Amino acid sequence: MTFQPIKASGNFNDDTDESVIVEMRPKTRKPPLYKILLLNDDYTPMEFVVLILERFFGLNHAQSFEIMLTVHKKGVAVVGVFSHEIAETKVGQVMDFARRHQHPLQCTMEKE
Ligand code: TYC
Repeated sequence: MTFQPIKASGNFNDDTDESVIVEMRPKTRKPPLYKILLLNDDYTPMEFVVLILERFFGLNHAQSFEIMLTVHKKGVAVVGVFSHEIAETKVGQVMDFARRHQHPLQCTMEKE
């Protein structure tokens, strides 16, 4: 593991080289998170969108209905935030399910 200085004392940029690092922390990065966005269209039935939100995002009926209505009115909504792998899987599941039912529903992911 590498370490990163988080505090230092001394003179900087005066060529005397007297700066001293007084505290270090592990140089680790949290993995980036990805928002899943659901997009509105004129053809996918509202009940189908609600079903998708229940089935693939574990939302209850009321939550699903509310998000579906937000997408319907505003054009887009965030339906959840996940790691890259989980987000990619869910987007694939939603797009597959919509395609198999011949609905034009679009779902995408975007780095937070
Ligand atoms: N606008 C669609 C309709 O009126 C409903 C809809 C909501 C479609 C959300 C897609 O992501 C969507 N039937």
